[in-house]
Amino acid sequence: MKLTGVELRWVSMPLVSPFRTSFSTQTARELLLLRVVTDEGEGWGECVSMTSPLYNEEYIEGAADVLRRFLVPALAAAAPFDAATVGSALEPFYGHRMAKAALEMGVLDAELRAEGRPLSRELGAVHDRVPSGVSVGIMDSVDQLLDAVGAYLDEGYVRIKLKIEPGWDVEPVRAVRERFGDDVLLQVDANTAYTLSDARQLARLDAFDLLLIEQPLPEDDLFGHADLARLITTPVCLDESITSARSAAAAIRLGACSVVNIKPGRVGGYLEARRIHDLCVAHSVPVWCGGMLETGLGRAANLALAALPGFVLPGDTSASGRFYATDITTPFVLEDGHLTVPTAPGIGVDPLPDELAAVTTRTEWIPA
Ligand code: OSB
Ligand code: MG
Repeated sequence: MKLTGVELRWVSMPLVSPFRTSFSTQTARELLLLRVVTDEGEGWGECVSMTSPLYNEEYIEGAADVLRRFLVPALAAAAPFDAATVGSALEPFYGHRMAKAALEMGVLDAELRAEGRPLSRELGAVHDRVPSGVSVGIMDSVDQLLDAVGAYLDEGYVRIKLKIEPGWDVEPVRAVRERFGDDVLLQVDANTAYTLSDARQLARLDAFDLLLIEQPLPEDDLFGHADLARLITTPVCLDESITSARSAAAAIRLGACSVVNIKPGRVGGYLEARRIHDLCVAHSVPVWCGGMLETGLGRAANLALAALPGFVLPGDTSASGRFYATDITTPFVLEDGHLTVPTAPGIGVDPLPDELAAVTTRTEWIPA
């Protein structure tokens, strides 16, 4: 196919409640959507970078800049291309994986829509619905946390992930275990808030039968994670550190993790995400699908990925209502703790024009 151009859409969506992690407190989700226009039709991409470079080095205005200045022109020059060749067309440019992932997602959606094929089939999905976990932010008090967790369990979420940081770790985990029992699937996510010298404190979490601890140490500290994995019994899972299939292979080889969180944006797209899945399956490393407060567009595509056979742990594939009172697509709702994988061509969902217009703050057309 050939590129006609890409429309960038800045959207701002209020969150149903503030979402606090070890690196920020969010009250609204600002993000960039891409409407990728080709000679064979259009597709939607969602760029999951945040306003500020606090989760990783990427941020919205950086993504917009690299797209208009380098990525869109390079893709236009690569014509004829298809979704499978977007990666190599953009490969000369260092980093900016979330921006690249959004562009590839838009091309993939356009291509699959033109062919009448769903993304789930393209990726190799084997399930028609996937279990839903929920990521629970840091709260002002343990009582507030217990109320929030109780409400999510009542809704049917099958796995709880608690955000932790120094000063908010053992106590909230103990409280959740004591209140809701040992059968709840429970894990924690530190978003790099600790160092190896905290190993003793983190080992106190061993008593609570957690599924895993996600990214306790800095992104570039694979050796630290390998050392930590020998000092604690809770399985170590990496999120921020896994930026490609190559970094995943290195992490596995070093013993830096025994579980992998796959986020398509963080690794440069759904096709690289599938390669990481395949690598992990070959190494018997369980994977699960992470989230970045996606709109219904990114959520739809994540569900297609999460339906692959190696996704043996519930992901942060929660319902639209976890974050948004109004989504820009028909909302994803929990049914018996699961979400249904879309089956329509491409990512399988479309933005609702009125809802999209209501949250769009700016648009820009980048011609090919
Ligand atoms: O570390 O998984 C993370 C949200 C934003 C940035 C990083 C993370 C998260 C989440 C929630 O934990 C993910 C979601 O449910 O979309
Ligand atoms: Mg994480």
